[in-house]
Amino acid sequence: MKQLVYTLALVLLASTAMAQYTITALNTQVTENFNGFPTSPIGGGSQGVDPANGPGGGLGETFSLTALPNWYVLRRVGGGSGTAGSPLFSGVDNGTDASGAVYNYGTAFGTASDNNRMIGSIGSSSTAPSFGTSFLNSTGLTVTAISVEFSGHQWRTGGRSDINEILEFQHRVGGGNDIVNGTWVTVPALVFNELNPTNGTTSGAGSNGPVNGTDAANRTASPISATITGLSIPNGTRIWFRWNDTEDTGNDNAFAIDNLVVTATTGTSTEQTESAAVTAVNSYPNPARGRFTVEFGLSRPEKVSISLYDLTGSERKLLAAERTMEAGAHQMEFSTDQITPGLYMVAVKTSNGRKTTKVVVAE
Ligand SMILES: [Ca+2]
Ligand SMILES: [Ca+2]
Ligand SMILES: [Ca+2]
Ligand SMILES: [Ca+2]
Repeated sequence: MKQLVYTLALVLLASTAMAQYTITALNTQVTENFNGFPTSPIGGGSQGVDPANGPGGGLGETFSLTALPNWYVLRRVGGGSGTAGSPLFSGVDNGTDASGAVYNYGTAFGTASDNNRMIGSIGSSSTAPSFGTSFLNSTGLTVTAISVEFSGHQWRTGGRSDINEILEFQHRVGGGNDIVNGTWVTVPALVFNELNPTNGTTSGAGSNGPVNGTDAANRTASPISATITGLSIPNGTRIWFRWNDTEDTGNDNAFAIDNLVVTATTGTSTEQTESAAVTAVNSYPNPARGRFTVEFGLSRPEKVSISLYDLTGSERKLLAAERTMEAGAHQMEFSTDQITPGLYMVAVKTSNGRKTTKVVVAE
């Protein structure tokens, strides 16, 4: 029993260190409510551990709160005393802190619903922060669309009635263990717009200050949601999301997100993808009696296998097991013994897809 407990502890440690969410199947929700964040102390927090550089330095640091190590924070833009990419404070807050940073937001410790936590940020003249995370595609498919949903909350209202502040949403497919490098694509439908943009005055005097982000007036009435289409996330690759806050003139809003729901909605099988390496496939004679030849071209050396499929798409017979073949023209001959007469598809399969042709096996 002691051994089992010890083993479980090791497994938990290992899964924590993986620092990512995993999408295991289409139409299966991956959720995060951030309630694993601690509730106190307000103002508490520390620098995270940079995956490359260790504690306290570098770009795209892991979030400081070990309860959620798969969240990353970043000082995306600096200014004044802050340098872009330099370490970013990340701590517990209830909206009282106006310093540019990423925060674990919720009501003050000991008050109602203080265990309902969320992740958020505020921009300042020294800091435009970002926070984000990643999702590993382990569906076995190339994922082509993902729906994203989250609630939006404000923990401070800005003072400027003439500025509509936003929290921007972006994604990146693949790349390294960070939220800074590579090409990020903005999704306009997932931008969180300030809830009461005309609060305050054009000079910024007046109504800036902390508000309770769990109150109806300070959260989105319904989730912010959209389906990101046109993706191509190979199996074993991560998609990264980041939320970008911006320094705006005057006192800034504090934005937060909660109840994140991520669902891969469509994907394609590598089996159904047209192989770019196979230039042509032909089978003769057609109909085939006794024997038939499959000829095909390869534009580059490839691991190739050849299978026979029925018209429902089920594999009926492996004709040639996988082996590495040179670029150029190839011919392989097969027997029709033990193949029930009928119409089939012959598929020449490579690492990135396949190409098919029809063959009729006659009596
Ligand atoms: Ca929550
Ligand atoms: Ca405003
Ligand atoms: Ca702002
Ligand atoms: Ca500002």
